[in-house]
Parts: sequence; structure tokens; C-alpha cells
Amino acid sequence: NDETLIDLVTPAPVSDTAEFRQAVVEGLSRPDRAIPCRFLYDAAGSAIFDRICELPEYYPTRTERRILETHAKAIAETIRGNIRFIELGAGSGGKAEILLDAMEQVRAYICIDISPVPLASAAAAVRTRYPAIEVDSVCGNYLGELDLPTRGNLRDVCFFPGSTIGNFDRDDARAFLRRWSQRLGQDGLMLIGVDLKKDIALLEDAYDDAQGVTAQFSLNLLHRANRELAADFDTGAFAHRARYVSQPGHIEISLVSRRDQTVRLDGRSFDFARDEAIHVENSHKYTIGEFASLAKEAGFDSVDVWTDEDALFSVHLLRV
Ligand code: AVJ
Repeated sequence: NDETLIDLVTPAPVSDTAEFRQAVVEGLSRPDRAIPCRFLYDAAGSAIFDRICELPEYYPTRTERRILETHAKAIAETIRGNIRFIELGAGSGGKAEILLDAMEQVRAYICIDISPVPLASAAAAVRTRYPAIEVDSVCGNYLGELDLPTRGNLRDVCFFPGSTIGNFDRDDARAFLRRWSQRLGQDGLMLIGVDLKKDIALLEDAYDDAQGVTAQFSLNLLHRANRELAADFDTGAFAHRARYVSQPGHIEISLVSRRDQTVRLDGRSFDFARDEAIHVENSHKYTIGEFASLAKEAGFDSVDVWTDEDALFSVHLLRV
């Protein structure tokens, strides 16, 4: 349902401490402890994520960029008609520009993001680089209710890069796609980056790199709880764990207690047994066929799909 959707991935405004407090207290009070992954992206977490994208083990970012660069012309030719380009999430690190450079048929561009600052700079960057394109921005949650400006007679192309959809489980991914297939309407298109199933060791290394940057990214949740909520997590007493779960096919990331310990937060205490885990993130992986059928169930037909020569990552073009 929509509530879970909104809960899962939406980057929280950096200042939303009350919400973070409630999520942590609730998440640690359940028998299967978990903190929603959107809280990973405070200012510190977003900076660590940028470093993840540069890691030798973390192939998705650079592979998706290479796919877009290699096939930008083909993608542009596949998409006919005058276009309104809708980017979900600000600042795809230049990926939208790769497409906008190749697509002469883009008349309007809309960026949607929940954080006003990155949203404004993404819109400004497009405005400067493409003076002929009408630029708009929508500050809101692209996972929830949203009012888009009317599109006139342009064809909507929604761009959702980065395999961000991987944070959803299969049901929520389908619900998200269904919502957008309804929103885009007749002939609308969705260009979406989806990480592929592959060798398990490659996958697990991508989420547990040698330099420990991904471990820092997960552990930042506990640092954040100490900073913002005055919790007393001994962050050295938790270990980052990333493991591949083959059904349905996802990396599951947890913080595992290295010993028996008690954490205090908000006048409460939470006991951890050694090896007890706090789940922090899932990253779902698909075969090309699996993703195409999920999209089909959500009201999209598969138009085309592009991948790299090692079949690490895929970019799907879907039509309503
Ligand atoms: C931003 C959700 C696409 O799942 O690969 C990377 C997040 N977490 N390393 C992913 C992430 C740890 C990333 N997504």
C-alpha cells in the first residue's frame, strides 16, 4: 500500500528528527528489528553514498552511465514525438544530461524531489544548459500523491535511474510502477535503471567493499541516532553485513551486534544479544525477464532494454 511505499525509500528532509526518533524507537521495539533505509540519507549519509558510487566494487553507477552513453542515440530514436522529460529524484550525477544531449525532441523537463535544495540546483542546471527547454520542478514525494503540471500535447517520459527501485520489495515495486503507469497515461514512457542478478560474490562485494565505505554508510544510521537522538550506540560493537538472499533475489543489509549489549535511547533501553541484527536496507536484483513481467503486471509493455557487455545492469524502456 501507499504508506509502505512512502516509508521505504523517500529521502527524509535532513531536519526531520521527530520522524527519525519514532522510526528508530518503533524499529528497535519489534522482534525483527529494522530501521527504514530512507534514514540512511542525512547529509553525512548522502556524502558517504557519493563515495560508494566511486568504489571499484560498486559497479551500478558507472555501468548505468556507460549504458546510457553507449545507447543514448538509440534511446532517443526509439522515443518518438515531442517529449516532457520527468526525472524522479534530483541530481542523477549527469545521467539525465547524457539523454537530454541526445534527445532533440525534449520540450519540457520536470524534476521531482522531496528535498528543496538539490531540487532547485537540478532545475537550475538544466535551465542553464538547455535554454530552449521549459524547466519546472515539483517539490514532493514521487512515491506518493503528487500533482504534476498539465502536459499539454507532449509525451511524458519518466526517467528513474540508479536502480533506486531495488529498495522496494517486489510488491512495492509493482505498486510503484502501477501508480506511475496510471499517472503517465496513454503512450507514456518509463526509462528505468534496474540492477541485474549475477554472480553472488560480485554482488556481495558491491555491498561490502574492501575499504569499508559501505559499512560506514550503514553504521552512519547509528551515528545519526547518537547525534540526533542522543542514543548511546557503541558503533564499534555493530558490524555491517551484506548477504544475498536468492528468493526472490536481493542483497539484505543489516547491522549485527558483536556482543550482548544494551543501547539507551529516549529513556528506553534495548537489549541486544550477540549476533542479533538490525535490518537497514534491501537491494533487489532482477533478471531482464523478471523485471519485464513485473512491469507488465503494473500496466507497462516492454519496448526495449539495454545492457552492458557483462550484463551487470539494465536500462528498460517501458510503455503504458
Ligand atoms: C541507491 C538503492 C540504488 O541498492 O545499490 C548502495 C543503495 N546501499 N550501497 C543500491 C546502496 C549500499 C543503492 N540504491
